[in-house]
Amino acid sequence: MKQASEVFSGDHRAMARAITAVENGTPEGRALLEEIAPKLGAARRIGVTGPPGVGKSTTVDAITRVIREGGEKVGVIAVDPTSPFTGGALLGDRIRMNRMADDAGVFMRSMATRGAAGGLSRATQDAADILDASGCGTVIIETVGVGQSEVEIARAADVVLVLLSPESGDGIQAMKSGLMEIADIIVINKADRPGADKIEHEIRAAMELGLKSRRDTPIHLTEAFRGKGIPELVARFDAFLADRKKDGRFEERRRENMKRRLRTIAEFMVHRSLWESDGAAERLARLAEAVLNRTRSSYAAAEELVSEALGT
Ligand SMILES: Nc1nc2c(ncn2[C@@H]2O[C@H](COP(=O)(O)OP(=O)(O)O)[C@@H](O)[C@H]2O)c(=O)[nH]1
Ligand SMILES: [Mg+2]
Repeated sequence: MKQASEVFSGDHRAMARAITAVENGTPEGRALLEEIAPKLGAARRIGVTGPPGVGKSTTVDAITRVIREGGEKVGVIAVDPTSPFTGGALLGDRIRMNRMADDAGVFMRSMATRGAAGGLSRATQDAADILDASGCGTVIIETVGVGQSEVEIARAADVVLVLLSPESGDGIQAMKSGLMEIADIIVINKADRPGADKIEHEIRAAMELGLKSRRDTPIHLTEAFRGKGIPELVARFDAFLADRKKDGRFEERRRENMKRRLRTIAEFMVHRSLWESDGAAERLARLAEAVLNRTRSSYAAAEELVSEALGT
């Protein structure tokens, strides 16, 4: 397929089209995923999450620039209803995007929170695959850490950065929301603002009380808008990944992530067969009738529905 070879060559327009296709769950998108499957796995996937306004996009931008200095291609996927990318009016984000658009080694894409057939998490992972296949050595996924599904998306990465800021004052909130559970590195951005050390203490105190395995999660301070602390942050997650590759935890995490991903896709497929396949509505109506006529129990009817839909 022409589109696949264009994706492999890193053609931005082909990549954009490919992502739209997988987002919409079209047959073309599906065929493309089949073609790229043998070439996946080289890109490191970095999840960046945290409350709105903490500086995720600014940090992603700064990380991208540091990585670009080494010449490596970078792909960015932003999943954030409050984000710039997704049509918000924030001037700073527009400027950032335009600057990035001038660099052929950077590909940026926002994912809509609605409309992704089969769920945002599925579409985001598929898009990350396309960036991987197109030769991006690093794929960064920015998600606003508000809902469970956004947290799940970030969690699918090889390394997860959870961003907080003194302004958001939500260290404790983040602890409660499960955000800290998935953090490999906690980043306190806006370290120039008052209260940065206070939130650091809060987090450390909360970690003392919390999960034992989380007590040694490193806390890293940045001022993303000035790029301060960003090269060190990149060095930190580089070292994290290198360590984990050495002791096998990198592969172990990929296996666990892949199991979760396949579960999501399989559930999507079953759901689709049950309710969106040919004759699904008629089957449902017929079996409902059968229960009402007392010729089936509700459980027998549901079993029949499942086995007919799945062809088992
Ligand atoms: N004071 C300060 N502001 C920052 C810093 N990093 C980002 N900002 C600002 O915080 C605002 C939100 O940043 P953005 O990256 O869009 O946050 P996101 O919603 O988490 O993606 C913008 O106005 C940024 O310029 C920082 O280190 N210090
Ligand atoms: Mg953002």
